[in-house]
Amino acid sequence: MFLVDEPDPDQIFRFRRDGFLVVERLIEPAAAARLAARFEPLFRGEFETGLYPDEWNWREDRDAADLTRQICNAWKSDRFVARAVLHPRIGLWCARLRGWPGARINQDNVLWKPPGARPLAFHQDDSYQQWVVPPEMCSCWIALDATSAVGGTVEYVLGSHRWGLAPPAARFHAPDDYESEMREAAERAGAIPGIARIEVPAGGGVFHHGRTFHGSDTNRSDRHRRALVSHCMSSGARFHPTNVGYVYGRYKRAGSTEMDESFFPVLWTEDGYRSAFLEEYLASGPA
Ligand SMILES: O=C(O)CCC(=O)C(=O)O
Repeated sequence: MFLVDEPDPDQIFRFRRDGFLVVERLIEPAAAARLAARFEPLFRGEFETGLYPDEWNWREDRDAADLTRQICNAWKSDRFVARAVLHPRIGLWCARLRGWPGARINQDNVLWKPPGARPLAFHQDDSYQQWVVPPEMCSCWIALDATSAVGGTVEYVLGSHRWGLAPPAARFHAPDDYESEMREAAERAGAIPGIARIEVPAGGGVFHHGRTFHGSDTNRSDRHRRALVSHCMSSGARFHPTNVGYVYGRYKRAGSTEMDESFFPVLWTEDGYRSAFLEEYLASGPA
C-alpha cells in the first residue's frame, strides 16, 4: 500500500525546518480509491467490525450539509481504514521525523469535505494533547482525492511549529474566520504567516508536526475532498496523571498512567516492537 521506504536526511531536515513534509506519492492510488469507498458506509453508520468509532461528528439526518464530516478512530470500526492508519510505515516515518524511539496511534481522523463544505479552523494538534505525556503528535495526512486550493485542501503555515503553543480553536468546525487564531499566534510570535495549500494527487500526503498550524477553507470546487489522518505519538507516551482527556481519558485505568495497547497500539519501534494483536486484527475481516 505504501510507496515510500523511510525518510532520507533531506526529508527529515525539511520536516524539522518547515514543520511539515509533502510526499507526492505516499500510497497507491488504487488503495486511496478503496479507502474513499469506505466513507459512504462509515458516515451511514455501517461499521464493518460492529464497533462504533470514538467520535462520529456528522450524521446525514442530523447535521448541515455544508459542514466538514468527521469520524475519529474509525480503525476500530473498519479494517480497511485500520490497515492504512495503523501501518508500520506511518509509525516509522513519524518516529524518525520526530526523533522518537517509536510511534503509537493517538487517534485517526476520517475527513470528508464535500463541495460547499465550510472551513476547519487553523489549529495546532498538540493544543489538544495535554492529557498525554509527552504532549506531542506527529501526523500523516493522506489525500484520497486529488486536492486543489479551490477545493478546500489542507493548508500549513511554514515554520509555525516554532511559535509556541496556542490554546485550542474556539470553534473548530465552520468558524466565521478560519485563520483568525493563527494570525493572532503569528502576531505574538512576530512572524508573517506563509501558507502552503497542499495540491497532491489521490494517494499523496503530508507528515506534520503537532505544533504546526493547519486548517482548511471552504470547498469551492465541484469535487469531493476526502482525507484520512493517522495522528501518532511517541511509543513511550503515557497518560498525564491529572489532566483529563475528555474523550480518550475513558481508556485510562485508575491508579495507572500506562496506555493500554488495545486502545493505543504501537505501530513501530526502532527495536522491532509492534503491538502483537495487530497482525490478526488487520488480517481478519473483508479483503
Ligand atoms: O484535512 C483537513 O482539513 C484538516 C486536517 C487536520 O486537521 C489534521 O490532519 O490534523
